[in-house]
Amino acid sequence: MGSDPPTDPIAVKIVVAGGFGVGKTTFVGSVSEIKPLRTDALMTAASEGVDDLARLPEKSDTTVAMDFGRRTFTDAGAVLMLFGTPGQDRFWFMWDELSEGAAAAVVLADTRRLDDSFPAIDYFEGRATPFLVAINQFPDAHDYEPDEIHSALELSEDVPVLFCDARQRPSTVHVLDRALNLAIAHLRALSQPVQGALT
Ligand SMILES: Nc1nc2c(ncn2[C@@H]2O[C@H](COP(=O)(O)OP(=O)(O)OP(=O)(O)O)[C@@H](O)[C@H]2O)c(=O)[nH]1
Ligand SMILES: [Mg+2]
Repeated sequence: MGSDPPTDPIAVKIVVAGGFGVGKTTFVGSVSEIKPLRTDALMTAASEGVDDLARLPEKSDTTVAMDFGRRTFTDAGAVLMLFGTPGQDRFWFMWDELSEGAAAAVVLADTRRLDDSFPAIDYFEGRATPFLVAINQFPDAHDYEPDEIHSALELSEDVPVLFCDARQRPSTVHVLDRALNLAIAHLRALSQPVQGALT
């Protein structure tokens, strides 16, 4: 008896969002299996007084349009198309385009500037796009329990909170794996085909 013919993996769109300088570009770059597309520009005088650089002494570039990367989850039969948003308020107009058709989102957060996560959280809540919160751990950040972050961000019960290091592939793959679970549940609820995915 022959086995089922191989099926092409399904494409799943995931948005990587969050406040300014939380590590979105770093995240997409570390998890992507292709050379990521970046649209970073050097921060110039235009950023002065606009961007909070006090906690980001090494930061010289900022995303002005989007990041793009890709990651295949062979066992799940899914190829994740990753769209990273710009973090600065003045590029918010890009978000609608980048989030169109997204099956799930990763909201990256920095506990030193947790308030900066609210716009992204509100945004995906408003669009009814499932999301998780991934705390990008910076060395001088306080160690919080996931429960503390969950309540500080006033998240609904079904929103997972994870910790990660945006520079480390195993860590970012783990976050994406969780996002894929959310995406598949969402697509199933919408009755879109998810053949082969997480079976
Ligand atoms: N220590 C540490 N530094 C990080 C980490 N992730 C990112 N960085 C640094 O933090 C800075 C911000 O990273 P980016 O990836 O550019 O952040 P972003 O969210 O894409 O920034 P915008 O596009 O400007 O909103 C860079 O200098 C990174 O090298 C991390 O996990 N730990
Ligand atoms: Mg960026």
